[in-house]
Amino acid sequence: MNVFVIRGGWMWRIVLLFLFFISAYIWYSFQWNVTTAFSASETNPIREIHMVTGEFKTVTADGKEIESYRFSPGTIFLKKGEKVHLQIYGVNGDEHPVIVEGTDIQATVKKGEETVIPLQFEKEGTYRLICLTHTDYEQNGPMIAYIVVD
Ligand SMILES: [Cu+2]
Repeated sequence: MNVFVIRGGWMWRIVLLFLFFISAYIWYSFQWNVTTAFSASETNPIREIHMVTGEFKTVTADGKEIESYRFSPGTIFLKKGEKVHLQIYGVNGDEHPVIVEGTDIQATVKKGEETVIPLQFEKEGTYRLICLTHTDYEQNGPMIAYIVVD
């Protein structure tokens, strides 16, 4: 009648098996949470970044009106290879013809309209989004946004 007797060696193996299932359960639960987070972003793989065209305006002590156009936010961050839709809404300024330096990307942002610029960079670095109308302070600029890719 040795069949139902658990000897020392077997007891040890049962404890190990129990620990294995406990660890597997904890590991599986953790994996499940990670998977959920990833599948949520997979439903919308193209990230949207919203930007507006803005304007600083003031009058100097001698009565001269000065102004400067800006992109807001002035810096955006992308991961290398990431697909992004840069959506620029024209608030101040009638029209801003823009380029991304070092690429063939060009577009025009018009007042009251949203311009969508698809972006994807395979090389790390800082790229400049430049308005060709407002290039320096004499042209009410410089209107430049920085695209940081890393
Ligand atoms: Cu501009």
